[in-house]
Amino acid sequence: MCDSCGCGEMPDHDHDHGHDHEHLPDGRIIKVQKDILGENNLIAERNRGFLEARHAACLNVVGSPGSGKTTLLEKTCRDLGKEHTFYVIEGDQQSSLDAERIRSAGVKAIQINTEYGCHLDAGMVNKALKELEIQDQSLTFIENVGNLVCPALFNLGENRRVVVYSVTEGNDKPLKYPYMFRSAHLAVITKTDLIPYVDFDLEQARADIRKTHPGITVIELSVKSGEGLEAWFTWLRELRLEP
Ligand SMILES: Nc1nc2c(ncn2[C@@H]2O[C@H](COP(=O)(O)OP(=O)(O)OP(=O)(O)O)[C@@H](O)[C@H]2O)c(=O)[nH]1
Ligand SMILES: [Mg+2]
Repeated sequence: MCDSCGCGEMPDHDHDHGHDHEHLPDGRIIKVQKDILGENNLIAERNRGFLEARHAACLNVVGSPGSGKTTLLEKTCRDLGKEHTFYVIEGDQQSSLDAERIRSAGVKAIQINTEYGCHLDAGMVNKALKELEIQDQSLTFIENVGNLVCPALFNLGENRRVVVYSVTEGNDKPLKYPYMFRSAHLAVITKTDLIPYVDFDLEQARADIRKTHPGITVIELSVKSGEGLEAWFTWLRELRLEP
């Protein structure tokens, strides 16, 4: 995890970062990680309370860069935007490209730039939730920084975590990055329209996701063709706020 070694503050480093931290005293990395996650969890609980007070739901959408997170959220905002009040918090290292895409789909969005950071934390989300002035009974999507590693560790106070996994990433991701799949409530396999053109075994993907996280719900869809989208919309409509 980058914050356990201070990668998030790279500009202040006066040494090459390609090392394994053996020079740190025993236990120091673990202690820092514990402190960061402990503080994060406290703020995540505040976020949870903030949302609960408004009977509002929040989904943390995670996955590799380019897996199709924004495309899925754009489509959801366009197709269900009249039915539900949505908000989107976008996390990227730089730019406001994703927030602009969401705004074009008619939904209020805030862009967070993490610069050298590789994930959103609960404090960033806390500020964004307040800035959005979310309405009662609304649904806020948080699109996390594209990354299959660090976002798995950071509770943002969300009700559910959704991992978006595209067929172009190859079959090995659930077994190589199990924490992300294990921490998610729903796995969305995207870009299924591309299956004829890539080496991707859908059966194997389902089996590996379930091996990593038995009982997880898996939805397969293509935003491009529209196939499978209704299952995602149904999952959203049936979302209940209790844990
Ligand atoms: N063929 C196909 N392409 C898709 C689909 N969904 C997304 N894409 C394309 O995949 C690319 C990446 O999509 P994004 O939605 O920007 O991916 P992202 O996960 O938000 O990426 P980051 O924000 O950088 O992590 C874009 O060129 C999309 O048009 C799909 O269902 N089928
Ligand atoms: Mg995106």
